[in-house]
Amino acid sequence: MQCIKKNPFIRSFLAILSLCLIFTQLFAGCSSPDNNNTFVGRNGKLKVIGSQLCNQKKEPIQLKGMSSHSLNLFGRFVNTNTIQYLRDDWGMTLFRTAMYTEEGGYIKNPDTKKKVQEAVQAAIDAGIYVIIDWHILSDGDPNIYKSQAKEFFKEMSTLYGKYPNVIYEICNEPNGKDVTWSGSIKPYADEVISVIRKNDPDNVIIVGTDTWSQGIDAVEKDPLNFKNIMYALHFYAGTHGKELRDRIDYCIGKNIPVFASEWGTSLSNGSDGVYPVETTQWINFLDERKISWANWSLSDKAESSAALTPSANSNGGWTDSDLSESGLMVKYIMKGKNEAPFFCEGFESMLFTSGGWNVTGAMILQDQQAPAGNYVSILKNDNTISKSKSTKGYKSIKLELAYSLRNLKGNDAFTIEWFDGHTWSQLDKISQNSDWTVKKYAIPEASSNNPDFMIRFTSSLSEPSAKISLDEVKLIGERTIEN
Ligand code: DCB
Repeated sequence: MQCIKKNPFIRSFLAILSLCLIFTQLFAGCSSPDNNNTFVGRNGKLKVIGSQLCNQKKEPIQLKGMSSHSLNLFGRFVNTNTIQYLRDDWGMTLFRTAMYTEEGGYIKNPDTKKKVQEAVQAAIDAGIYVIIDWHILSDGDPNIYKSQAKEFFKEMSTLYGKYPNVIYEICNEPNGKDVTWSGSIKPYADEVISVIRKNDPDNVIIVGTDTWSQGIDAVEKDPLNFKNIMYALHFYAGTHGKELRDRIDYCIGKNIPVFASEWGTSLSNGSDGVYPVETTQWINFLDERKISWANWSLSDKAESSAALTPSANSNGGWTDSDLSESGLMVKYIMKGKNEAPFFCEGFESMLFTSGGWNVTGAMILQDQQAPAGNYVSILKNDNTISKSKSTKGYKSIKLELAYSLRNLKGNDAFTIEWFDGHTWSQLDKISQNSDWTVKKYAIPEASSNNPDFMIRFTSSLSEPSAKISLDEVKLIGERTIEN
């Protein structure tokens, strides 16, 4: 030992070795939880080049995600479990935390901020991007709560400015006839962006535009003078169409970067949807231009834009029957699947009416063996359940269902039929008893794009003990914009 310490050659060797060790440690410490295994790990810091959002390698990138509904009303769906679940099962790469300012939001309940922080941390841990949305709405002029916005974004950018995951949306939807781009929104944005840029020199900032974030064209004559700025274009497929899409193309032509940070499958009131054809038109348009988006909304509110139904638990792991028609559509759009269920009934609401069924005699009961969830539909003798479901926007229609047949004999049967608007046709007539079985039927072409399409299940049974159970009824199709 003595001789080693004295030998200058060995001493310098040891010194270099320990320096090397320290450096390796240092660099290991520098790498964030984002590594190459996560979406943000691979794409890193975003930058806006021309009108296009790009990753750290300057390659165009399109983010796709869900927006929360109001955090103080539907915060139960915003947590680490749901965010990881949506990432893994839906392929979600972006989450938007809609923090309302009014309507019981941040201004009266500043604690709502904690939900934002929970979501941002969850997104960082999950390696996806996250939008911190200052959700003005009934307060149409962003200047009303400008000082609170500056204070809020100062804190958020201090906390999260160093993470490439974070995107700021500084005013959801300015609205009102006096709330113009140059008169109100841009002056507000100049102040709030200056606050953010002190702590966060380069993460993307989305700025709302006039008329509920539809007025992107007003930016042309008076753009903001910061880098990595994008302008919000919000649309609702049932209300907004080609005119707004043409406006986007006009803006892209003028190098105005557009982010669809909120859109819905419904009307602009968040309800009275879903509009499958119009949604597919919009989605094709956004895909062709690699425009990033977040769908409204991850909630179980009784309105058609809400993605979830009340059977959805607060921790993800949702089956297709926990999703609304909008949720089903958005899930499979996000997954990049063209063929997808557009109706899925698991009878978990315990009400035939919530699935829009017409019923004679059938019941909904608990079944321990149910293939999914706890409830199934039961048909005794001479019962019928039927449902009208427009297939507009879908072709190559298939019906999938799970059934079990018990104590049938002789001519007893379970009949499955479909309706093309004029006549009923039989898909199957089953007489053989069976435990839970899943079957899928391709329905003839006349079922495609058909507003009068119906399905019907009928039981014809001779013994009181005979019983047909039905669950997980799915209509599957390929999205289409053909007529
Ligand atoms: C936006 C808002 C969003 C709103 C949806 C759907 O508003 F950013 O907060 O969400 O679009 O309307 C709805 C919820 C309802 C809730 C209501 C009020 O879905 O459950 O009751 O907010 O908090 C828009 C978008 C576009 C237009 C109008 C509104 N437009 N708006 O084009 O006229 O008035 O809310």
